[in-house]
Amino acid sequence: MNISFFGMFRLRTKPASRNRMLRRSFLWGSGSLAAALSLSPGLAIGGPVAEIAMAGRPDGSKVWFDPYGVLIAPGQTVRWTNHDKANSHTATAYAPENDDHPRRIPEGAKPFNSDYLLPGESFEVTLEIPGVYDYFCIPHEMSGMVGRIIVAKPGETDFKDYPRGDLDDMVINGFPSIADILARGSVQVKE
Ligand SMILES: [Cu+2]
Repeated sequence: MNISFFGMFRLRTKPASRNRMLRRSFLWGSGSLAAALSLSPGLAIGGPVAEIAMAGRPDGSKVWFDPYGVLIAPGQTVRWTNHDKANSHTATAYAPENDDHPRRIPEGAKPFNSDYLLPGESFEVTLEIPGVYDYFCIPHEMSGMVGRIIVAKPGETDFKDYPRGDLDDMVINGFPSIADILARGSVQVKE
């Protein structure tokens, strides 16, 4: 497994509102710092945050998560920030709790939902349970605004995709492949 992917995440440039971050944060148990450190000895305490932008063209003709495929270690935090001035977006896990969507997160994992983020707002989750986490943007799912996070222990590569179910082509084709995420660590949409 390529362990250099931590360097690919953009550094946070603008602190999000602290109140909002606290309010919108789901902390699922204590972070597995040891696992993160064994992946990358240079990590700061607490581990790096994997940053995902909610992006869109100014005219709203295309919207996407950037990167839309991300590989992290158990206990690592993912933060979505809406960098699209033209739209509100959500980061919403595939799960029956979220508007009756099929479950596409690991067994035992709690479904997350950012609710609507205005431009400049952020939402973060800390993911502990290894596996594949698929998520969507509530207003733009049918435009293919979906993403996938893989939480992998060091060296772990045996992940299975979920059954297609009744998901739309735009959605199914919108997920990066598990193989791509494992190989590249971070997968971006080609504009
Ligand atoms: Cu959206």
